[in-house]
Amino acid sequence: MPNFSSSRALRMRAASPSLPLVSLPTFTSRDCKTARGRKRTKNKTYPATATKTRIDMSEIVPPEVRPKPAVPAKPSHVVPPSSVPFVPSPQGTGGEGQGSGRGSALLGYIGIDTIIEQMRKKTMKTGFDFNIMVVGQSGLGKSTLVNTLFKSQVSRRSTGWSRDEKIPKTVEIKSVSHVIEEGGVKMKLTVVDTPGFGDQINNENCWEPISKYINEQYEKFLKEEVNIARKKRIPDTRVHCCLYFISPTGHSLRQLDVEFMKHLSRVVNIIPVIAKSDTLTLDEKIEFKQRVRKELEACGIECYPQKEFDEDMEDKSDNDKIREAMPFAVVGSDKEYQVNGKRVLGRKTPWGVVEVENSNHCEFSLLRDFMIRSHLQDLKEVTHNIHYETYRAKRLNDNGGLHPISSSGQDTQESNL
Ligand SMILES: Nc1nc2c(ncn2[C@@H]2O[C@H](COP(=O)(O)OP(=O)(O)O)[C@@H](O)[C@H]2O)c(=O)[nH]1
Ligand SMILES: [Mg+2]
Repeated sequence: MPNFSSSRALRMRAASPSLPLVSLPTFTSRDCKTARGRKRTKNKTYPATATKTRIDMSEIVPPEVRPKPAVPAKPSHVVPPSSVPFVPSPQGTGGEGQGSGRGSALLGYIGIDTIIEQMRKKTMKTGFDFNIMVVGQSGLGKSTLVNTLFKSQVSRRSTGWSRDEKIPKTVEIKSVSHVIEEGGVKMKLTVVDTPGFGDQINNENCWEPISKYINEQYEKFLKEEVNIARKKRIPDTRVHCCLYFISPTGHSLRQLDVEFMKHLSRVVNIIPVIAKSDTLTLDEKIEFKQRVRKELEACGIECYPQKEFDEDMEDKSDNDKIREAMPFAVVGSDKEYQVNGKRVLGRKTPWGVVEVENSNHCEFSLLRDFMIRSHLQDLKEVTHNIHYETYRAKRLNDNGGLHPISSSGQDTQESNL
């Protein structure tokens, strides 16, 4: 089983146990230069003198020699968030006063590292949004899985196959929001359900209403962003993650699956999962996963995490493990059973209990660790820096420049993307 524990967010957490595994909104995408934001920083212009003018060295005025600041001792009430003890650098090392651009040695504690604690406090106050969409035929266990992931009834589950509720004639989009709090951190979770998807006799183009919804959320965000009097914090309804449920047929992807992922993988982060994997034998599961991966590759479909957005070699190696393990074969349940004296979430079968969180039984915990514990922030960043940015650039280009869009009466306006 692949081990994702070395991925970025987990490493951050290891270095700073008090840091929540959540977005730090003020620093996510607009301010921080992350590799995901490379696109945005590429066009940065530098002063002409830096590149074109030949500088006469004799004209350079030596930097004013400033008195060394009195370095206060590290205040006793400030505890560095890292467990690594603070070691002041020896005086005079590290190119002091040379402005060399190298990391300069500090003569005493400044308190830069408290930024993590400050960000943590802000995040605790403001909370953050996370929007997840579930797509797949009725009865594949979408609602059950989302409830299992968030350990609560965040998505309405159908009561079984013989439910009274009629399958809608077209794809509907229904979203439900909940605020979940853990360790003092509030997350506004919105689950966007798509009942009716793949349930018709003719499922041609049933990805369209979903694509339209996703783009509408980008449009909403864009309108808020370009408003002259814009909100301090723009409500984020953009879909950060789309869980696509593949039917556990054991054969191959259906035309519908391919069509959906082909059209949507460019606009949203898709994470494909094999639904109800307890209905497949171990061999069937392994073979099916391999076949799905091959088919996705053959169709040129790039699911999340996309290779082209790996930041560095470390990121690549972590993400390669995830890509090799995809699509996760999951099992969802809200029932607990007693196994070896412990209460565990599981599904009872004639052969015993399939334990949802046991990675020898299914890949639910791999999916959860990847989606929530290591990549949640990245899902939000890729949504903002890549998918939304692509939409925004195209939309503003089509609009002939960055004109403020009046918010009045435009809510129903459809995007032409
Ligand atoms: N065997 C099996 N059944 C499941 C699993 N997840 C959900 N179910 C059952 O499948 C039925 C439909 O589940 P639901 O979550 O409402 O499916 P949805 O229509 O895709 O949202 C329910 O009876 C669930 O108990 C699973 O992983 N394995
Ligand atoms: Mg459902």
